[in-house]
Amino acid sequence: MRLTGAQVVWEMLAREGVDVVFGLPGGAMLDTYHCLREYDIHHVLVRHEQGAAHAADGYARASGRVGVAIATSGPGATNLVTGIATAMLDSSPIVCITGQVGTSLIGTDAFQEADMTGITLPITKHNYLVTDVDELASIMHEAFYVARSGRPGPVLIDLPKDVQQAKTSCVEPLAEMRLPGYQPAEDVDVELLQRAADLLNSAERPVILAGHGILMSGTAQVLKQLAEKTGAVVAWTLLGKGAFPNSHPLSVGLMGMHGEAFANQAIQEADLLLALGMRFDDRATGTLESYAPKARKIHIDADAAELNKIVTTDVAILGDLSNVLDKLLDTVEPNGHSQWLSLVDSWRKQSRTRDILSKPHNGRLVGPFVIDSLRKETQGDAIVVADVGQHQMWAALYYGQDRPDPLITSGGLGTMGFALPAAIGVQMALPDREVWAVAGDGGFQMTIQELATLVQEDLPVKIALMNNSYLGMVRQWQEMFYEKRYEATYLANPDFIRLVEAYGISARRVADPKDAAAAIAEARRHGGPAFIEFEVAGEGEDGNVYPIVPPGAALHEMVTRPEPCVELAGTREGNR
Ligand SMILES: Cc1cc2nc3c(=O)[nH]c(=O)nc-3n(C[C@H](O)[C@H](O)[C@H](O)COP(=O)(O)OP(=O)(O)OC[C@H]3O[C@@H](n4cnc5c(N)ncnc54)[C@H](O)[C@@H]3O)c2cc1C
Ligand SMILES: Cc1ncc(C[n+]2csc(CCOP(=O)(O)OP(=O)(O)O)c2C)c(N)n1
Ligand SMILES: [Mg+2]
Repeated sequence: MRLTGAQVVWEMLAREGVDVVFGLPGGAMLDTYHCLREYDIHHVLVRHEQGAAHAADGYARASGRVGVAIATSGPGATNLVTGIATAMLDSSPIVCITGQVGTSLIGTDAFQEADMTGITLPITKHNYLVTDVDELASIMHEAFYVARSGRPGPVLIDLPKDVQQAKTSCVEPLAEMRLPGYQPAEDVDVELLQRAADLLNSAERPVILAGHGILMSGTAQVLKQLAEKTGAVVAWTLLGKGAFPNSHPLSVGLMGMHGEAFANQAIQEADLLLALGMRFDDRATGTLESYAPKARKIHIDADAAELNKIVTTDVAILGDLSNVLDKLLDTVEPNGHSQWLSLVDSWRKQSRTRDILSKPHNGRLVGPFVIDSLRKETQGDAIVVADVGQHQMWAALYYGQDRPDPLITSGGLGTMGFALPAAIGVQMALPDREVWAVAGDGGFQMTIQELATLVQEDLPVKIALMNNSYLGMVRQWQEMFYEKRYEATYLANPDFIRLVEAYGISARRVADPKDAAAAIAEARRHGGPAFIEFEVAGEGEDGNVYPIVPPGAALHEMVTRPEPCVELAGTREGNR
């Protein structure tokens, strides 16, 4: 059998089990698009290639499978860049296929030529420029393997036009992959595992730090057993939300810059940290000088480069959690730690009474109330896809959920504009689940054109726009750390309702807290996509996210909500 390179692309996608791809065509990719109808693969036409990369990323995070994005050469390919970097920073497995000018033109500044392997070298796990059509099948097979194995990540295949046109009889990958220097961890060091168990057994104030790796390895259930057996409390990173049931008595919630006061306090007072599939991002740790000063530290991660990179550990174990965690569970001894748990609970109570949801509300709609209403209406069963900013932190703090669903959001790169296109990918991956995109008025306008994709695909994604008329998170920093100089953060916004309706989507505005629940219920009843604009407070205390660890401060130095009293978390010593 002889096929063109274009046909090999689709053959290999089908062989890898791909049934949906996200993309937008152009000259250098036309040969490949020409063959699309010969294959049983659904192509979602996005309106901007950034949307294709985010949709593939959302698809991957929701399904655990590799997401695929396709773009033409030059501007099409460079439009993918933000989405690729987003996937890289959050370890999301996507394969991007870009058209390239013909091999004889490469390096001549040909029409729509951009050096994509050069541009994406630091933001891909691996990339390829295919110069020989005979190698294409093997490269594609390898690309999927690299994207999903070990620590997952994005892979790019740059495909010159003549390679797409050329014929080959190599339509199957080589039987053996040749990947010198790439060896995902397989065996676990049993001795190290025993040392970790010994530390855990002798700890009195243990805290488990649950990261994205738990969700990606599908070990949430084992984590639950481990926490219950050892009596350790569990804090999670932004991307580890869902790794542990949020309402479980051992759950202390989000750690870090906007973490729960009692989670951060527990970390600072712990005598043992067990970090699982998390990479000690600076948003999660605060300043390292005084990070968990009393704690021995165990770190288990699939990427050797992460071990002892940020935090020096007492035991560092390289391994896939799906292979390590149940072995650790078998090795540790049962424990209770009732004193530790009641101390943490006293911090928890104190925090709760200071929370905005405990305040009598003054008729003004605030972000946390919107998310809490969403949680109540959906009973925490929806998949939330959050954009970046204050609303993202409220989604993490107030959308309590017990299912092992990830909060699908750009954590590492913090890419505004992620939510809407990512939600399209999530809904494609999980057609039977309820999907809510939660976005700010700033970020929503960065990829708003994907509303047309939503309509063309007839996807029932629900959108909660948290309109505070500001680039709110930046405004908050200006208020707290930049002398209240509100430069370039006020947004004179369009009429979102008319704008969204122009795309053919049902839209409703809510300004009164009393209307929030009914609007959410109505959107849920609606069969297709639905949009709610929540006019939330954008200024003053009600418009800010609390707690917040100021930049450069330690986790226990967080600023908590200033009313009714001003204090450091857990200490009552006055605010910073
Ligand atoms: C405005 C804003 C505010 C933020 N505030 C906070 C905050 O307050 N708190 C917070 O936590 N984050 C916050 N973040 C997010 C933060 O920047 C990081 O993205 C996040 O902390 C990373 O979480 P993670 O380490 O669990 O996930 P990742 O960055 O995805 O890392 C996952 C780790 O798991 C490992 N891994 C993957 N698969 C496996 C496997 N099978 N087995 C073992 N290991 C595996 C990987 O090698 C990697 O080390 C914020 C982001 C933004 C944009
Ligand atoms: C693409 C991009 N540009 C700039 C930033 C910096 N930034 C982080 S949060 C934020 C404000 C987001 O505003 P909005 O979308 O309205 O959300 P809000 O914080 O108001 O909830 C900005 C500008 C970013 N994260 N991403
Ligand atoms: Mg805003």
